[in-house]
Amino acid sequence: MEKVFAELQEAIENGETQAAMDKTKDALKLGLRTDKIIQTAINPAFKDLGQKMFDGEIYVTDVLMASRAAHAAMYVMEPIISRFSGATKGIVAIGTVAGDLHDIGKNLVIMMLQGSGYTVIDLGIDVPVETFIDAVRTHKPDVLALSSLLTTTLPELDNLMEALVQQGLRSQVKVIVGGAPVTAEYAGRIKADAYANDLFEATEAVGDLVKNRIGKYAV
Ligand code: B1M
Repeated sequence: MEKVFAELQEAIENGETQAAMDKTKDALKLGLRTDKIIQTAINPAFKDLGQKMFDGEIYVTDVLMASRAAHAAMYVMEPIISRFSGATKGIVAIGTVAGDLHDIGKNLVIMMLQGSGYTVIDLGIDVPVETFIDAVRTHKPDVLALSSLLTTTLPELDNLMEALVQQGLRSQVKVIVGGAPVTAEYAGRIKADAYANDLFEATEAVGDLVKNRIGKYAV
C-alpha cells in the first residue's frame, strides 16, 4: 500500500502526468480513500518540491510540471470527491488573492467542499478585491474563501476585509482565510471569521460558518 503512495508521489515530483493518473487509479483500485491519497502522496510531494526549490536543486519549470501531474491525479479523483448529490449546504465563493498564481491548494479545498455538498464559485487565481466584492453582490455566497500562498500577497486579505466594510457588505458574508503563510493570529487581526490550515479544516470551518456556529476555527 505504501508502495503506491511512494510511486504516486514520485510521479508527481517528476512531472509525469500519465504515471500520476495511473498510480492514482491503482490507489483507488486498492480501496484507498481520496483524503488519504491527498495527505500521503500529493501534499508530501509539494513539501519535498518546495524544499528542493528553496535549496536550488530544481527550477520553477519543474514545479510547474509537477503541478500539472498533481492536477491530473486530482482529475482522476474528482468524480469520487464531488459525487455528493442533493440540496446544496451553502454557497462558497473562493479565489486566490491578487498577485498570487498558486492554485493547487485552493483546488483541493474546492474539491473537498464540493464533495461535502457545497456549491462552489471558483473565482480563480490573481483575483482583485473588486472581483471578490462583485461576487458577493452577484452570487450572495454564505462564505467568501480567500487563499494566499505568498507572504507578499497577505495584505490583499486585509484589503478585502476593509473593502467589505466600506461597501457595507461585511454583515452579509462570512470570511475564511487560508494558505501556507496565513495564521490564525493574522486572520484574527484582520477580523476574518475563520482560519483553516488545510482542506479538511476548511470544510469543517465552512460548515460552522454556514450554520452561524462559533466553531473551533473561529478567530
Ligand atoms: Co511557489 N512559492 N512561487 N510556485 N510554490 C511557494 C508557496 C514557496 C513557499 C516556495 C519556497 O520558497 N519555499 C514560496 C513562497 C514564500 C513566501 O512568500 N512565504 C513561493 C514563491 C516565492 C514563488 C515565486 C515568487 C517563485 C519565483 O517566481 N521566484 C512564484 C510566485 C508566482 C505568483 O504567484 N505570483 C511562485 C510560483 C510557483 C509555481 C507557479 C511554479 C507553482 C504554483 C503552481 C500552481 O499552484 N498552479 C509553485 C508551487 C507549486 C509552490 C510550492 C512548491 C507548492 C505549493 C503547493 O501547491 N503546495 C510552494 C512550496 C511549498 O508549499 N512547500 C511554493 C501543495 C498544496 C496542496 O498545499 O497550497 O499550501 P497549499 O494548500 C494547502 C493549505 O495551505 C490550505 O489547504 C491546502 C490543502 O491542504 N489552503 C487553504 C490553501 N488555501 C486555503 C484556503 C483556505 C483554507 C485552507 O480557506 C479559504
